[in-house]
Amino acid sequence: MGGASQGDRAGRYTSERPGPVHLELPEDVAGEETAEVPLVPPHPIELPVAPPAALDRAAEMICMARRPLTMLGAGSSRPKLVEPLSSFVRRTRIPFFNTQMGKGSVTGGSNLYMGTAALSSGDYVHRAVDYADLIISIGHDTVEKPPFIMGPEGPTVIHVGFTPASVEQVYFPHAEVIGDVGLSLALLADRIEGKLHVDPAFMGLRSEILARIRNRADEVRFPPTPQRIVHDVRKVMPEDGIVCLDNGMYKIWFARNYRTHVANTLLLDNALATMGAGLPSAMMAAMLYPDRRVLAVCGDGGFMMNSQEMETAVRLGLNVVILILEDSAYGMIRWKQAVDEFPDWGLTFGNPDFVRYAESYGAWGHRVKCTEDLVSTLEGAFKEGGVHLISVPIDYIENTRVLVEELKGSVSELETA
Ligand SMILES: Cc1ncc(C[n+]2csc(CCOP(=O)(O)OP(=O)(O)O)c2C)c(N)n1
Ligand SMILES: [Mg+2]
Repeated sequence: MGGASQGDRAGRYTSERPGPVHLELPEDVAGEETAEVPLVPPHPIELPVAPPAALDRAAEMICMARRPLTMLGAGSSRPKLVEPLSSFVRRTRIPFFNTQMGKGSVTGGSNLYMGTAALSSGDYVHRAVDYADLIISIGHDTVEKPPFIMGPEGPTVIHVGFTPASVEQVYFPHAEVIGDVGLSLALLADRIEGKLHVDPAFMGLRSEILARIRNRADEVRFPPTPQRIVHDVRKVMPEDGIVCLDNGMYKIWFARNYRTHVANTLLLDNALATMGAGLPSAMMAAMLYPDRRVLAVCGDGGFMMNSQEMETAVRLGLNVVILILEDSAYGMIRWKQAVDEFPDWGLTFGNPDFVRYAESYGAWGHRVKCTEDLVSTLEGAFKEGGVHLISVPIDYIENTRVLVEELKGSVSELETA
């Protein structure tokens, strides 16, 4: 993967956390004259290594657990961690789940994958979380909403990270292994490989959780369900294809239901979650990886916050497909209102004719009129190349049906179990 070598190169010169930096100068300072100052050249950085005592303590705790579970958080999404993380999972055979931003760091095709925490509690994956007696939390970053909530009753948590945990009411690990995460995991695996006695019933949860998540993925009703849309997008995206999400209700569905096999192939923002970011992030991905399929998935509200970037995409001659999920509403806020039993008020709006809107920028516009056409429309757009906008209506009845009512049932089932 092209990204791996870039990551390795950057990794040697960048301390954690890598990412964009915003520098701002006051106008008067920016206006001052200065002599030419040479930039300080970057020097290679070797990350600190976790002390043996911390590794021994963590290994002992893991060996005592009967239902250990690994969590892959945002900090595990580093190209250089793909191999060490996969090797840790392979060597220890401890089941794992990931956060939204930790998706792909170990392939979701693995038979130890338990799911993705798109909500903080109460989702099917939380059955595994609630049943676990120990969680090895790798790369948890508090920019993400909590993937699970700690409480006085448990679970025991070991934080493995480049940097120490930000301790708060919902996250207060009992042990920490701080240092180069790849190396920490290899040293931990050396200590625990072959010494674990995992409760076989624990793995039994996996098929149940994944079957629940697969529900309605093949349904042909029109407008299509979010589950069907995620399923069809997965069909047309190769393993290294990049899906860039804007921010709206579908992000939860993509996080839960889209199985990733390669790191950084589902780009989403689980931190500030700014609407309007989906199209520009897809444009950047298309510029960096012109040989990979790139799809922006946007809600109608979020897309219209930055839709003028279509002009840039067309001008730059990018190959990018934009899928707009039309519900003529701020669907996510409607869902939040429903969760809290508040009235549904002021959240609907009208849309332009997206096909003609795309054409007015010199892009291709398509409207999906029956569920069976979604795959062929996406496929045709990718084959044609250039900028394509595809509008598909979405049936968001599923938000309340699954993510409110069904999960309420699932939690009470769990509580009485
Ligand atoms: C700039 C910005 N404003 C407001 C929000 C709060 N917000 C989160 S999702 C959402 C609604 C998104 O609507 P849409 O893009 O149509 O997606 P849908 O949920 O309908 O699929 C809003 C208003 C935000 N995240 N970013
Ligand atoms: Mg919408």
